[in-house]
Parts: sequence; structure tokens; C-alpha cells
Amino acid sequence: MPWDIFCTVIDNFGDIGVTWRLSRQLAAEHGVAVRLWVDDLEAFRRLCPEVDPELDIQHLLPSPGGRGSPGVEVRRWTAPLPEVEPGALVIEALACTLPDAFIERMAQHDPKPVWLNLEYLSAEDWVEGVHGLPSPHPRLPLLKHFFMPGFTTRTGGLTRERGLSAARDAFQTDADAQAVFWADLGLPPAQADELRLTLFSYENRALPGLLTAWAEGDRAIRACVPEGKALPQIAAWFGVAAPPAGATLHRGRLTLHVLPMLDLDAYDRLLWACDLNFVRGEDSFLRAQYAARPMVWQAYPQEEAAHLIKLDAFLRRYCADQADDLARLTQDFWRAWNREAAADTHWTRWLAALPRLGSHARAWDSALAKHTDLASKLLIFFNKQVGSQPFSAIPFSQEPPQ
Ligand code: TRH
Repeated sequence: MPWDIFCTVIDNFGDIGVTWRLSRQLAAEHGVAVRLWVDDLEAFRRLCPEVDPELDIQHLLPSPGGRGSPGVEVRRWTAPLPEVEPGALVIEALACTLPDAFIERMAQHDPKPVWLNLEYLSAEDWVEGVHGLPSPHPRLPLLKHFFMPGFTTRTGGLTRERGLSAARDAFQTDADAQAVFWADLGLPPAQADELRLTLFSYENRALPGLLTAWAEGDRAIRACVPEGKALPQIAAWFGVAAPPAGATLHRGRLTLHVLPMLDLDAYDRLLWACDLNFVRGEDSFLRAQYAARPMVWQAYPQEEAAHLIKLDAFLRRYCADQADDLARLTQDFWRAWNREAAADTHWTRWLAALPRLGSHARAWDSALAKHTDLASKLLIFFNKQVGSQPFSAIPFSQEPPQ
């Protein structure tokens, strides 16, 4: 029996990034046949070029490490949904809503599928209390459970592939592999004394000030900016029309490259190859933590500044083991960036602290790597619910101890 994962693409890439990453890991590492329902295949193709947006049904093989895997069946989420038999486990991901007819079929099915509401990632304390709670359907004999990703052992954990640390470390210590990676993007290899960073953010009123600090600073900065939300502001600051992917802009000590959207794995390598990563939302935020390099997070802006609460909840955990001055600096810079106010005033101190921030980033990632990952926790939850022999065709993944 397959597992069904449902994803609606709201206005960005996080929803499909999170669900595609999870789907391919379940298939590759646990032998689960995943059926991934997506309402916007064009958006999906941006981060997975193998996707053909014309097809209602297609099969993608998770690679690497997908030997013997059933792969992922990608289905266009149409209305009405084709009349398929529900899978053994159904995931309603990131606040999407299942079609009523599909829920009716779940209720009629024997045995009933395990039904999960996979929520957004948050470091807030209440997440532990909600993780695993059942929510009975108001009319039908069905239970839905909350599955909360999170940073502590009493949550659903974080998506993290087997072997990630080893692959990253190998790449970060291989100057040739990095040079090939940069050449493929049309960029020179890392230069001595240059700071190379990625900038993946939403529109941000603090951005022009930061660009000015970079252009007028002592250190050469090479910024890699993916196509998208921040580009109009950047173009305005350079006084040019919106630059296409492949464009390079110069001002003072700043060289800025506009990059095309990379696939998920290449984006990981981009984060691994840079000295500092500005990230946003949910999935790039997590991947930057796994890059084990200094980072700056812009939380997805929400009404009534709810994102600032999320930001502070994460900062409390992230900064807990930092020396006081480093914790204060991290809080000051990230809060200014998220309040869109004068982040540039912290830049010089930030730059000077980069080596210490890097050591902390590495320690933080090592601590995360010790937790059971989200896909493994899903399997544990599923097996507990069905009360059967372990479902996994391939043993649960465990990162080797760091
Ligand atoms: O795109 P986002 O802003 O997504 C957001 C958040 O997920 C938010 O929680 C959600 O509510 C909102 O969308 C609708 O940022 P995020 O989460 O980092 O997702 C970006 C995805 O794109 C991530 O999976 C990484 C991927 N990516 C690539 O694969 N290649 C690239 O070149 C880049 C820049 C990103």
C-alpha cells in the first residue's frame, strides 16, 4: 500500500520543497511507495527539473541512494481528484485541505488509513504538547493526528537524509569539487580574502543598507542571489532593470551574481560552498543549519508579526550555547533583519565574529544530527498506529555519531 502525501503550493517553494524532500527520502531510505499529490507542477519543476508539468501521473526515482526504491509517483492534484484507493498513511502537509470525497473514501476503507496533519516547523515550546494529539473528524469515524516537526526529541523531528553530514564534509574539504561546482554556475573558484555568501530572502527594507555596507566595506564580497523576490530591490539599488539569471553586477567591493533556481541537491551544495548563508521560510532555513556555516534567517512574514515570535523561539534554542557576546550579536542582527530595520549597523561586528559563528554553526549541526529524523519518526508512529510488524522495507536511517 502506498503512502499519500498532499501538497498545495501557496506562493513560494517551501511547501513543495518540504514534501518532495520527505517523499524521496521515504522512498529511498525506507522503501515506502509514495504517491505525492501536487497542485502546481510548474513550481515543482523549478526545484526538480525531471518533473514534466504536462503529465497527470509520473514516476520519479529518488537519487542518490535510491537503489531498489519504489520511487515516488507524482500525481497532479486535480478537482475532482481521481477515484483512487487511499494509501495506508495519508499526510495532509502544511495546512492543505484534503478533498471531501477522498476523506469519505478514507472513512469507508478497511483498515482506515493513518491520517496525519504535518505542520509547519517551529521552535516554539507548545509544539511538544501538540505533537501526536488526535483530532476526531466531526462526522466520520476517522482520527487525524498532528505531526509537528521540531528541534526537540518530543516533537516529530526534522527531515534529514542518511549520510548528509558525510556528503557535506566531503564536499567542504574538496577544493576541486567546489571549483567544478562554481564553474558549472559560471563563477570562479573561491578567492583568498573574499567572503562568498548566498542571499535568499523576501523583500526586505533592510536590504539596501546591507548592500551599501557590503559595497563600502573592507572585504571583497561575492553574493549569490537566486532569481525571485529580492531582485527588484537589488536592481533598484544598482540602478538597473531587473537582471536575468546569469547576470553579474558590481559596485564597490560587492560583486553580485544572479543565479537560476537550482535543484534541491545543487542548492544544498551552494549552501555548503559559501561562508555565510541568508535563508528564509522553512526548508532553506533548515538546510542552512545543515551546511554548518554561519547563517541569517528571515522568517516567513506573517500577520500581526507572528513570525517574530517564531524567530525568538528559534533564537532561544540556537543561541543557548553561545557566549554572551555572540548570542547578543546573533539576536541583534537577526532581529534587525526580520524587523527590516538597520541590519547594516551590525555588519562589521558580524563579519569580525564569523570564525566563532562558524564553530557554533558546526556544533549546532552536530547536535541536530544526533536526533531521530522526521521520516524515521513517521515510520515509528505509523507502526505504532497499525500495531503491526515494522513496515519498513529498509532499516530506519541513523546518522553515524559525529
Ligand atoms: O520559498 P519559501 O519562502 O517558502 C515559504 C515557507 O516554506 C513558508 O513556511 C510557507 O508558508 C511559504 O513558503 C508559502 O522558503 P523555503 O521554505 O526556504 O523554501 C524554498 C525551497 O526552494 C527550499 O526547498 C529550497 C528550494 N530551493 C531550491 O531548490 N533551489 C534554489 O535555488 C533555491 C533558492 C531554493
